Amino acid sequence: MIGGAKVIDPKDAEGVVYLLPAAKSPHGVDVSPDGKYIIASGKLQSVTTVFNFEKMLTAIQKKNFTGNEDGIPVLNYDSIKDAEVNVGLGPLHTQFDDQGFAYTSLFVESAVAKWKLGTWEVVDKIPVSYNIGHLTAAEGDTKSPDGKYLVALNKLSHGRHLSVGPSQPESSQLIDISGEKMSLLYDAFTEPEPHYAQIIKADKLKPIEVYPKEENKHPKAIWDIKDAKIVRSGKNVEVYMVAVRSSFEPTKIEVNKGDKVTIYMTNIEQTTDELHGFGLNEYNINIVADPGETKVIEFVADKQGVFPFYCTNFCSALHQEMQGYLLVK
Ligand SMILES: [Cu+2]
Repeated sequence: MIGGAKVIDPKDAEGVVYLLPAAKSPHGVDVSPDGKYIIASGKLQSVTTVFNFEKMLTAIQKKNFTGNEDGIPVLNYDSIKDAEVNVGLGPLHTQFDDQGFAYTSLFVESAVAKWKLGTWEVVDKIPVSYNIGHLTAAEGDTKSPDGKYLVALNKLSHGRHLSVGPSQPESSQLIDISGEKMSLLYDAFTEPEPHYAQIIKADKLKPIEVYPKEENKHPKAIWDIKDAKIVRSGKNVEVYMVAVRSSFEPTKIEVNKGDKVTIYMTNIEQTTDELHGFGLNEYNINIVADPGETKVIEFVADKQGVFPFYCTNFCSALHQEMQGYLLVK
């Protein structure tokens, strides 16, 4: 047990885990779309190693090990390796297209290398700005990569954008991989230290438009302004609240200092993207409810005074008027 979770130590479960020797400072371990190869790259090398899954199974069967680490067998490197590909300096991660090519990011060299599975030949290279870490090809982690686009996720931008001070934005670069040669299409900002990302076809996304009213089973949800109410029981105050363009109901909540306040706020909108927020600065509260959603806000009214609450998500021309007051006596 570790921190309350059941854990199996692989050294106690023989035959479950085997180690394969990889380059120093290993990063990506990527499986080719056909499942035949495992490509392991290390930042401090100039080659990436292609391991053959069939050979790994054979080595396991024949117990072709070179030792063990903490009781876990280490497979014989030479017996499971198919190739060391001369991709360039500092290989990290590898992605795939639909034509049997692999694309490896090169951190030290600041480039992407394109190479052929099977012949292990590097056929093209494109410079990126700068210090690429991860990269993602369209559906490049699946059994059927799309093969048209690749995004380089770079740790630095190095002058690709207008300078606005000592701290510069990180950059991502969209690369066309549909032809023989890779070509840069577009530069965009990205988050600091961009990590794993996936590109999937847009038609695979089937998002809901709103949370349907009939599926909202929250026991404290209300759907009509007429049902808005404040229920007191000793020091507990329950507020059944509606948020709809462009007001809250109730708009005035009166409590005594020390009361425990629970607000059940239902956004009764059934229109896509009509979100409402609830901000109460002095109590450090800021939540947002999607259309059809009920959110619960809980706090102890330990500060005396009159405090405005307001919608924090632009909703209409009267958004600024969507507000009310908490009075703590
Ligand atoms: Cu609003």
